[in-house]
Amino acid sequence: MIDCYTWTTDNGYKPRMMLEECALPHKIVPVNIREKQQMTAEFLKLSPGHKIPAIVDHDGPGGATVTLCESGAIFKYLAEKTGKFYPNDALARAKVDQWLFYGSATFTTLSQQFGSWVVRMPEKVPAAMKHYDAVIRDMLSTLDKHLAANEYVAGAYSIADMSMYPDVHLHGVKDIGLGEYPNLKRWHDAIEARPAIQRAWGPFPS
Ligand SMILES: N[C@@H](CCC(=O)N[C@@H](CS)C(=O)NCC(=O)O)C(=O)O
Repeated sequence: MIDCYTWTTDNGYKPRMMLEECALPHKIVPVNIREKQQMTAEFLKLSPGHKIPAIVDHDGPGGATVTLCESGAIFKYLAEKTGKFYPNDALARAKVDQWLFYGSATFTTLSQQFGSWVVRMPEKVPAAMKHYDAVIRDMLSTLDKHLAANEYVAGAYSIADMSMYPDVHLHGVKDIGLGEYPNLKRWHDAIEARPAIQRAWGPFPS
């Protein structure tokens, strides 16, 4: 059984997507970051930087209990645990890593700034709004061009695709619209249609 400490944010959906795709038994532990539940002493033991998501795998290698934070590390851990959505071939794996790290370090991080400055901030700061609007459109365009010649970002559907889906869904589709990015829309819609993804984006189980 894996405990998944999470909330309804871009990074929060990532481990849920992978757990559902791999059909791994898991329990959702909501951590309401709006109410600062990520600052409790108990949660800080799992995630010293007070960020969701985190997991506790009670059936880790050799029966060990494994605690892990950082969505990219969680993706790789679950992929290696199950042998799913991560190729065995070293070169193919390096390409998945490239896009996984782009997703975790660049795409989500900068999309979050778009969310903060353009969508949510009550105080409007025109220079920041202009900057992050241009940044996210540039990233959507980068993905769109790449996906013109590739069905998924790195070979078969993988953890790299899962790492970028949440911000394409939340900001690309809902805030900007994918009309100018037809290849990205095709990619998004194919992932959105997957039953595991539908489950992962559903309400927390009660
Ligand atoms: N690099 C981290 C980022 C995680 C992150 O940004 N988490 C946000 C929610 S999406 C959070 O927990 N924020 C609360 C805080 O910083 O106190 C990852 O990929 O897991």
